Amino acid sequence: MLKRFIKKPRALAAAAVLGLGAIGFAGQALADPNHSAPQGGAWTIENGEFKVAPRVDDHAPIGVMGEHRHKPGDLMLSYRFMRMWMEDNLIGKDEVDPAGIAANVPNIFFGNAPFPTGVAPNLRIVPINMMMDMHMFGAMYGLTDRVTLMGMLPYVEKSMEHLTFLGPRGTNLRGAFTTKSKGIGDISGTASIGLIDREAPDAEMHVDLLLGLSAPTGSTSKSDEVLTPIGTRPTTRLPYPMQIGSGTWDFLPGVTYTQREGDISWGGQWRGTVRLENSNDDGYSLGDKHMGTAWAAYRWAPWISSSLRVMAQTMEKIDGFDPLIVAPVQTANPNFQGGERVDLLLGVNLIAREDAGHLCGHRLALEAGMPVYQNLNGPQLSTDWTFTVGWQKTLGDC
Ligand SMILES: [Cu+2]
Repeated sequence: MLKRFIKKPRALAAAAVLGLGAIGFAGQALADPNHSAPQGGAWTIENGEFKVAPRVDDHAPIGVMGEHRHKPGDLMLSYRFMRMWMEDNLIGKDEVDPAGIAANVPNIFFGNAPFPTGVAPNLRIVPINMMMDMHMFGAMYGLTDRVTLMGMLPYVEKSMEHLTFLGPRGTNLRGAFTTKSKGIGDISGTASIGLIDREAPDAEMHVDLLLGLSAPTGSTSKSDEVLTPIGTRPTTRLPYPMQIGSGTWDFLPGVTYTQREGDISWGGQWRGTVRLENSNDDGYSLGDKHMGTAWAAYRWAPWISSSLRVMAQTMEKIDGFDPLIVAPVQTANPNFQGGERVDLLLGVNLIAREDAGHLCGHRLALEAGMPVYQNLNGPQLSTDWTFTVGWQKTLGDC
């Protein structure tokens, strides 16, 4: 298992670097029309000057948020669709199959709750996969030269497939079922404050401080029908990972560093999610989260750049518990939450330029990633891959 984790990142990184290098030589051979006079197309003229599309590499990979600022009065709108696919359960770094979980992992409700949760010494229901979709609507507004405000409104859809084992013990199957939940997630507002801004001909460097607040607008009381070990199908409150919001006010601090020299850009960001309350209305608080990421991008032409990114995340266990989340399943155990994960991600950023007429300035970006390391407080479903596609447009920019 460990071998697999060590081999995969090296191979991926090597392939990505070779790929970027190869396209780099090809890209050098092409002329860069950005450095020559406008030729044809539907050029926009304002106050007697050509309005030019912003640099495609002004923005980080689309999976990174709040890494750039705007000029005072500028409004940027954005939409991102993010999908995450999870399958295979890990305890720590080791994969464990559903029967192994049913046979060996203790049920914390054993002896403490009515049948069927209380009579089974071990877990009876095992998640086998999960899909998480997020539609993220965003707006950014340049307040002053140094301060940009950012608002995010997520809409979340989740589905989780499970196996139910028969009766209070053993590894015979009763059947399978899928639970679903969806709704508006936690709405957040963040201020990006410029600490250092260095600009030189064809180069720039920025360091920003992020101060954000997340409101408990997402539901923590979603329910759905489940299949129990005795074959009944009650509707019950869904376990923690299927809820939509945190239920607490959360502080979102961060620091971003970005730099560009010619057509090469890179950067790094740390962001935290710190729960400001000990407990939500349902009796618990999710664990704090920390995310560190670093990326490098190359601009092949004025309309396209591609990126390689590494992201590391940690999340703590749940503090407290919801007395309505009672089931012989790992996801109902506050201790089987959180862990560590490192992802490698490849991305492409595109921007429509002056010759695209009224589409000028519209951005489209994609980024896909897969974990190269996971160490989970499990048993817990591991992440298989992630995908983000996003659209962004600063109003009136060209
Ligand atoms: Cu923006």
